[in-house]
Amino acid sequence: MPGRTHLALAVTLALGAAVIGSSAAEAAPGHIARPLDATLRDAAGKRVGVLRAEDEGQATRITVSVWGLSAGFHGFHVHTTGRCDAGAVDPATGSPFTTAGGHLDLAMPGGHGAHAGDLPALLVGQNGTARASFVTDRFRVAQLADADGSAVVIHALPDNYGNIPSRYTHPADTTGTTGADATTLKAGDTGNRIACGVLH
Ligand SMILES: [Cu+2]
Ligand SMILES: [Zn+2]
Repeated sequence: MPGRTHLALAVTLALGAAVIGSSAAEAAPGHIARPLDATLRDAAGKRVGVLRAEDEGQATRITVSVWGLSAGFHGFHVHTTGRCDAGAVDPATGSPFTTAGGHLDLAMPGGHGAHAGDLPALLVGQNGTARASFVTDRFRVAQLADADGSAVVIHALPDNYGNIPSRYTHPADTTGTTGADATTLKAGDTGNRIACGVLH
């Protein structure tokens, strides 16, 4: 029995050391955050993809796999809020998942294309699948795990990243604006949200 007591004590000490070690690591500047995962679901609740976000150097690696989508490019972004409510529909566009909020911007100026959460578009093949792995230095994992969380969203249409060359500029509108309009600067004309996943 003394042996068992010693074992229990050793385990307790080891656990204590692990807890102290992890809190010290979290306090250290530039620490590596725990990776975040997301399951992407469409508005009917069907699983259509998985994603991981993990720190890599001073940047973040995103690794994503999706299936069951229509072929072609799909706009793909990190949105500000970790809530994917399919019943939250935008009355103006009919798009679900309004609870995910707008694009994660981390106060970066310049509108869509310059948002922190703007990601390379997903290229879905004829078999409905896409896989991608890339690095962005516009956010770190810890910035995704803020108080209200974050979500990844796939859109119905390709993304123009706010790139509207001057030969396409519209006549000045009522606000005197030419070039990319408010819709383009918000989400690159990517259309409705077709899948959403909470990062956790
Ligand atoms: Cu989006
Ligand atoms: Zn954007």
